[in-house]
Amino acid sequence: MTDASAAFVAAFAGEPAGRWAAPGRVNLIGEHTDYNDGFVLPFALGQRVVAAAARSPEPGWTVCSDFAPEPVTFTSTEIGAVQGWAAYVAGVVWALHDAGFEVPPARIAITSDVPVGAGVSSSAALESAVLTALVDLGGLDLPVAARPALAQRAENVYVGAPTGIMDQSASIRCEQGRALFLDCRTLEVEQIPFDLAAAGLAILIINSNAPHQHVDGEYGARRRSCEEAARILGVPALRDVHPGELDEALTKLDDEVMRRRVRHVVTEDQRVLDTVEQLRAGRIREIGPLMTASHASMRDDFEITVPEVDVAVRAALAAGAYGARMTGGGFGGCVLALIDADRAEATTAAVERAYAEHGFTAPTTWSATPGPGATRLP
Ligand code: GAF
Repeated sequence: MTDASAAFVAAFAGEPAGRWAAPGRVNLIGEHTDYNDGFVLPFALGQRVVAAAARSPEPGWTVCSDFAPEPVTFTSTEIGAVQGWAAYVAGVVWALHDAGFEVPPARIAITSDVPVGAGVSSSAALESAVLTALVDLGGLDLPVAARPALAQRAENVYVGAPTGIMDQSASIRCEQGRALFLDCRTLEVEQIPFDLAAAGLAILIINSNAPHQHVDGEYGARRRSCEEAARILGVPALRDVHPGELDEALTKLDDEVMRRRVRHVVTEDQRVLDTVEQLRAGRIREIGPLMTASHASMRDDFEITVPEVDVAVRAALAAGAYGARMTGGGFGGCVLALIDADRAEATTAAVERAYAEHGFTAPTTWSATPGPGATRLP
């Protein structure tokens, strides 16, 4: 990662007023539950977006990044027309304006080491870094707890991706050494201690390197199916179907595919609650079977996995992982495996062997520990 301050100096020939960082995330458990008003349990990665920024003497915003050759400039009259990666930046400016804030004109230089297209929220990290920078630069009165919804609006309304609130919440509200237990209806959070090293454990992240896309039909189709099911069942959201009432609820749905979608969401919410209970009691290994059950549910009921992630999960489990699952929106992206800390190399080798046997592009792996959420850097 090039230093964002150096990138700022090179692009704008002046010093930035500060640097703001926001991380990517992985979700420990609770997939496609956020837009059903349910529960999620992500933690922040060490990989992050850094925005070096300063107020601009001219009106409008200019933003450059280490992942695009040209800077992008827009003013408040052109704000709706920005395309590509800079749309996430313009979307944040737009959402702040739309919420009635006077957004300071700014110059922003962005660097990132969050892998793009890996399902670890590089776009939410970008939104969150820019939002945190603009709020501080402008002295805007926007409490931390209200920021994720604003960044989510940038993504939903401006960029046009119908995502839930998990990723922006994770990037903004996560804390080091903890997983973020978020109730996506009330937006209440509990910071759950998640000290892997003290338990002799590690989370191995396996990037399947299979292409991953959100702004496509599949994510939206899952979301519509869930919303339609809630309408038929007469509940505000699938969060309101309790596991004990699931069988009866399923009898009210004619469509077999819709029944499976509902079963995933209702059982997944319960797995999040069970995971939180185990972690509160300090039983980290015991969350393994819940992770693996979550994967099976995503594969068989929600149908959002691909062969690359299924093979990674199988190989990690065969190599002794306590549990393994795909994380994120699906159709590619990363797998998390809960392993003994000294098994990272052996597990990686087992997954690489399985990938070679299947003729898949080699995976990329690293061990993750929960890092801090969005912040101004010293
Ligand atoms: C993506 C979305 F952005 C999140 O809101 C969430 O729905 C996730 O997929 C699936 O759990 O990351």
